[in-house]
This record gives sequence, structure tokens and C-alpha cells, in this order.
Amino acid sequence: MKNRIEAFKRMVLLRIAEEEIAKLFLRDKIMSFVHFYVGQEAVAVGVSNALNPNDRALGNHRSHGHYLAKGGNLRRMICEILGKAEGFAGGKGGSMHMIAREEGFTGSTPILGSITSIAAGSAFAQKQAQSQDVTVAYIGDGASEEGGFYETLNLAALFKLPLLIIVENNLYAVNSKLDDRRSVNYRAGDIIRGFGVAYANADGNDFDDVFDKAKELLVNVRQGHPAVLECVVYRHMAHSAPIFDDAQGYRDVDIFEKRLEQDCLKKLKERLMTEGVNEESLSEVIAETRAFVINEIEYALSAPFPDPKELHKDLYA
Ligand SMILES: Cc1ncc(C[n+]2csc(CCOP(=O)(O)OP(=O)(O)O)c2C)c(N)n1
Ligand SMILES: [Mg+2]
Repeated sequence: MKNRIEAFKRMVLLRIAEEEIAKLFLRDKIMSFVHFYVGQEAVAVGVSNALNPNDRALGNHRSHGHYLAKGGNLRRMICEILGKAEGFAGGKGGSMHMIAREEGFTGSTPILGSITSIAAGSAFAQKQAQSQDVTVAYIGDGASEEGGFYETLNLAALFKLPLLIIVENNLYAVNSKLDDRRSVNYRAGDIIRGFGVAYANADGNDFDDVFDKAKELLVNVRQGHPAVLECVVYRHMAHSAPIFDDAQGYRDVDIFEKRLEQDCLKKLKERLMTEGVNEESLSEVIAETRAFVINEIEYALSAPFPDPKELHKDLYA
């Protein structure tokens, strides 16, 4: 259901959780790579609000937001990122290998494009079970250039899978721009439709647009007609570092100030205020969320690491 206030609260949670995780990273508390979702919150929250509770989501290396938007548990996520036993993978997966199947988050993998075929397997199982549930997979624009993505589109169309792939097109794969990687004639929509898969695009900085487009596509996805929703969006931070500036110099046009004008929280806040919501109540949401996140982080910092005896558990080798 579209509820802008709830969406605002969720987007604020995603934003503040990562701002605080960034501080942990800078304090050397996180022993793995962390890819920040800051700026892209409207995509995960827009899509998740259009889903049913039993639908599943899968993600990539940048999935804190995908998990939290699906209703994920912040404490378990921070414990996982900090390598603590209470993390949903017992502290052994970390930021890029998030999984909480009981919460409908079927997993995330950092190997670009690989999650699409795993998501197709999940959608295949849902179809076999004759449920009305769907699977959503989040990938980036770079990952959508991987062969596995196209193989998945073909099989999803062939087997009529209830699969929705969200391509978060933040215009970069690490530091490589879209224009340096694709011919000027590249037409994502034509390619995807050519496989027999539905395609739509949305302004990924706009919660309403993402929600409306996802909702519309999901009607047919639920009937076994797979779809791709491409959301053009800005990531504010560097590829995998908690810095906001453009010091690396690869973003010449879409500089930070320009990205901030399109910021998804700013847009949603403005929309809420034109609907009569007062600014103080939105500021209160932000303050309460910050206090909650800090509390969960304090808990996770003092939580125990896994028992060394657990080291070889869950290993296939
Ligand atoms: C198969 C594969 N090749 C290369 C990498 C290294 N790598 C990690 S993230 C990334 C860029 C991903 O870009 P995109 O899919 O657009 O997602 P974004 O980081 O922009 O969210 C690359 C090249 C990888 N993880 N997997
Ligand atoms: Mg990208």
C-alpha cells in the first residue's frame, strides 16, 4: 500500500543506518568492504512497498537498503556487518553476503549478475508451488551487462516465471560511466522486450514513481510474466567508501550538489509538506530514528563474536 509517511520513515531508517555504519567503518570496526546505498533509498522502499509480505527479495553487494526496506531487522544486520554471532549469517557473511530467508530476504551475492539466476530459481520454486508470490532481484547497471542477466531473461520468459528484476542504474560501475561502456545505440528496453520480458523505467529518486511502476508491473509478474524495472538513480557516496565528495574526479556533470537537488528524501519530504504534513513532525522522525540506530549499534558493538569452535561450521570444503 502506498503510505508516504511510512515510506519516509523507512527511507530515513535506511539513510541513517548507513550514515552510522559509515562512522563504524571509519573507526575500523568493519573488517570487510562496505558499499553504501545512500541516495538510492527510494528504489528499495518504493519496490518493497509494492510487494506482499510473502514475496522474496535478493540483492547484490549494495544490499543493506534492500534488506531493511523489506522489513529487515537492523540489529541482526549490524551484528552481521560487525562479524558478531547474532548476525543473520552468524557473523561470517558480512555486508556483501546477507541472508535472512525467514524474513523473505533470500540472499545477496557480490558476483555481478549472479543473483539474477538464483532469483529465477526462487521464482521457479514459487511457480511450482502454485503460490501467488513473486521474487524480486536487485542488480546494478554494470551487472545488467553480464551474460547471466540475459540468460536469466530468456529462461524467465520461457518458463513464465514470477520474477521482477530491478536494475538500479546509478550511471556508474565503480568509476566507469555508462557512456564509456555502451554504444550510443544501446536500448535497454528494446533488448529486454526482445526476450519477451516486460520493461518499464522509473525515476529512482522518486518514491512515488518507483512504487507506481513496480505496482503496475507486479500485476502481470504475479501471473507469470517476468519484468524488468530500470530505475535511474544517484548514489551519493563513492563506490565502496563512506565519502560524499567527488574528490576522485570521475563525476564531471552529476556532481554532489546536483545530486542533492534530486535527493529522494528531499523530494518525498517536499511532497509530504505540500500535503500538509508539518516539518517538525518529519524532523522528529529523523531524531527518533537516529537514537534508535545508535542504540542498536551500541548493542552490536558489545555483542560477542562467534565462538572459534564455529569456524568450520557451514563450510562445504
Ligand atoms: C563478475 C564480477 N566482476 C567484477 C566485480 C567487481 N565489482 C564489484 S562491484 C562492481 C561494479 C558494479 O556496478 P553496478 O552493477 O552498476 O552496481 P553499483 O555498484 O553501481 O551499485 C564491480 C565491477 C564483481 N564483483 N563481479
Ligand atoms: Mg551502477
